[in-house]
Amino acid sequence: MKLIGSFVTLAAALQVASAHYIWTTLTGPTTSTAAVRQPLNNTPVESVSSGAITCNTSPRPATDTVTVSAGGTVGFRLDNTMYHSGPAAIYLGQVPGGQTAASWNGSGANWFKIAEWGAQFNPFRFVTQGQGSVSTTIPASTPSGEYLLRVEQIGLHVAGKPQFYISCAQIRIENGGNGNPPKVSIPGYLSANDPGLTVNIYNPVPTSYTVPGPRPWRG
Ligand SMILES: *[C@@H]1O[C@H](CO)[C@@H](O)[C@H](O)[C@H]1NC(C)=O
Ligand SMILES: [Cu+2]
Repeated sequence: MKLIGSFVTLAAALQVASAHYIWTTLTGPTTSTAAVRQPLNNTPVESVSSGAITCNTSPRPATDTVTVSAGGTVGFRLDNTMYHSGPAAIYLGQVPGGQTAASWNGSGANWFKIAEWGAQFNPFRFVTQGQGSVSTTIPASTPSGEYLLRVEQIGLHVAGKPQFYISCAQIRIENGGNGNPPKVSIPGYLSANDPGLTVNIYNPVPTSYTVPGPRPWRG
């Protein structure tokens, strides 16, 4: 009995140690796992300056590029729930001339944020806490063309060691407009000293919170 008890305890501890999560699925008018560059495993990225911060560590190539309309809904589903407390965001990366969503590695100042989810207060909690998906609309004036759609959720449960859960999906935007969003590069978009990354979310309990990165562009 005692032996079984410690077995169960050990199994539970191992599960917690490995129980991170992966954004596996693009959602919207089309649900697709084939358009997502699937991360090798669920280990989070921890360095904001590493190449892995763009689309995760050596993701498998995606085999599809999904067409969506400007103004339409897109999102991502997780293989779990966001049980690690922290903010989330969705970025669009405009594929440079001469490349496709399938060929582009995400380099250069081509990225803009289109949605973010921060915190609420009294009591303090992150608004996506415990949810398994996020979605938003593509700003109607986004230019047509191929893009990487990037989701990021940042676990802040270990103070001073933010964990980035990231995936990129390959999309093609149709019926777009003439918008010209300010763009950033990823890496480069965040400093490791960003107060939204270095904050201790337990002590003292925050009374304000700004999601790291640029403010969302809504067209
Ligand atoms: C990404 O692609 C560009 C050229 O398109 C290249 O200069 C750069 O080295 C690549 N970066 C990585 C990390 O492979
Ligand atoms: Cu985890």
